[in-house]
Amino acid sequence: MKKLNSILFLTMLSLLITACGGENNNGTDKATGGAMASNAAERVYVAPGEHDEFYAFISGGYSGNLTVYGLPSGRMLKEIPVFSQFPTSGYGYSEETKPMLMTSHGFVPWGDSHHPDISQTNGETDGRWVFINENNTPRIARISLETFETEEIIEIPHSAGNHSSSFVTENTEYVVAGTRFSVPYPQKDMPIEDMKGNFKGPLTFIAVGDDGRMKIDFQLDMPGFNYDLSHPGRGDSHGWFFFTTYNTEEAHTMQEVNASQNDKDFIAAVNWKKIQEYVRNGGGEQMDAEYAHNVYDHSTHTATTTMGNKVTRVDPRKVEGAVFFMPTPKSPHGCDVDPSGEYIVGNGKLSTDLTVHSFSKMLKAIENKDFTGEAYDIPILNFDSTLAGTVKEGGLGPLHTEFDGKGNAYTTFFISSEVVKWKLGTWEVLDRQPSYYSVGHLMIPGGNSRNPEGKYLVSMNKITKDRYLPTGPELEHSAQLYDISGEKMELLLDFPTHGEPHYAAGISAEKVKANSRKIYRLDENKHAFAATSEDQTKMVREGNNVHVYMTTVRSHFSPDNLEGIKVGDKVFFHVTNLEQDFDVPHGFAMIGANTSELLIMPGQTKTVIWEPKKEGVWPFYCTDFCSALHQEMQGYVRVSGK
Ligand code: CUK
Ligand code: CUA
Repeated sequence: MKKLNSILFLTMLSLLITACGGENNNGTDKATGGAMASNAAERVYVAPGEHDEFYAFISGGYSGNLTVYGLPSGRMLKEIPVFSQFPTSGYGYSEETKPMLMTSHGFVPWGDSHHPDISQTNGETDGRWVFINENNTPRIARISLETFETEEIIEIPHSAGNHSSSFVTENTEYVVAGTRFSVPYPQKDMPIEDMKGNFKGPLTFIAVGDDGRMKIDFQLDMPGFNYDLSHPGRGDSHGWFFFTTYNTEEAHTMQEVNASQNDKDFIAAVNWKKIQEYVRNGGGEQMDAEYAHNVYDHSTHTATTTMGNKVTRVDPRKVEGAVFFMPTPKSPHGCDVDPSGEYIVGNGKLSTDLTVHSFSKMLKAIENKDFTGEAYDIPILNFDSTLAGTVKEGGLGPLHTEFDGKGNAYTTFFISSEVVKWKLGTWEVLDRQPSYYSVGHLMIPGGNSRNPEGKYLVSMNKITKDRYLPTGPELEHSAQLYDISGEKMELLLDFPTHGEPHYAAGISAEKVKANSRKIYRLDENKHAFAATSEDQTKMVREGNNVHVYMTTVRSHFSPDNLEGIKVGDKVFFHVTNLEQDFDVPHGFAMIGANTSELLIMPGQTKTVIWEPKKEGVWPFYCTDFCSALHQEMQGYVRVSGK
């Protein structure tokens, strides 16, 4: 491969750096210019009591969570805890939800979430689940759009930096988990400098059942490049998955320079249907693995962890026609597939151009064995024979592309801080609008499916600077909403986002709203320590463990006075909310408890542990204002000496 012209490379590098922190790039102009629609306020205004047209599920980045927004208003509707403990509801603190955060490394109470993706049926978003990846301690979560709660988390063994995840195939057959950092496979103690040729980049395919349950189907033993982002094929290319790679140099130090030497890295095209068939026929080898699989059960209201110990490892070279490399300039980041499934867009982040590959040309090139070489015995396709076209003068630093379903694509350019609209097939640039500042991902509801709902576009920006009132050195990140229904994009709204929103997934509210759960039925509560009426409440001592079966209903706890507890006891408060009305949770907070409160939904049971250290009479109370007598909703625990 040709070496990148070093002057151009250094220029790009310095642009990348100034775009991140510099004061002088176009990012600091507060101009909103022609892009701003004159009647923008009207178009984002959702009157009191009215609902938004779309849900947007925005990743919380280093908050580890997922936030839910309404579009076009930009109002935040909910934060859903996923990979991080969340004191607001007790997620990850209550005994029932702690197992959700178990991993093979033990209890990991934090995560870095990047890419949400909505489940699909026949290539369309279906509003059943949102999947989201955790980058740091590789995991994939499934969130129910009936309960808006995290129901399942599966750890990805042998992975490091689970970044090119969690994208789903068009009938939610698979959710994929790629590996950003190449690592020894399996892990072992070895010199870092021996990385090249000895590290691997396993890609994991997780089968999703009709009930949403995830199961690791196979793991593809790929060369030790960095696998950055991915997208499934759709339509004709359904059955394939595409992954961008960088650091095909396999550099292990100073990667900002050493991983950018090659003029082209690859998009790996993986025919998962072929591999699936190979595995069904007994192909692949069983390999030791250690991973946690955490499932939350809505009848017992309790999560359980099981540890996995094997995965099926597949050597791609043993499956004829399974994996090919498409050379793509320069250090591609995003890898996006258009709604027809024909075009695969490689966003070379050190490039000014966008490279678009053609799926049908790729198939022909494979048939004709039009290869220019091999990388670790995997065929490299001739660049010219898969190239569909190039979008020129798009901007600087292309990262991600989405589609409107009307033949147009929209690409973010990080360095030049803009969103560029271009036409599929002719590759001409149709419009460009600045985005404040340093835009990363963008999202069009359904923009990841065969049928995008191309009315709005949300850009998620890395730098906030002067967009809002200053809040000290740390500012929340910022998103911008554009109307893309006309020929030109129109900026409508800025709104702050929580954590670092990498990606988002959107869906029309109609597809979700009707199925949203209102309560948990008390008569279906199978929690082992539930008291489903006040006459079932009790206190049971087992040695130093004291189990309190407690209930809440407007506006008292039962029991509300507890005696017979001693310093040194371990008190389990199992609190059942007897309410059967929508939106009437009760809270439970105990003085001095070194955990969080509980927030208990109607019909649910939750448990918190309290270990009293001091004698006395100690209060507890309801934290959620539930009635005019909420302030009376309280009780006492008498703690005696040993
Ligand atoms: S990455 Cu953040 S801007 Cu994790 Cu999808 Cu491209
Ligand atoms: Cu129950 Cu406030």
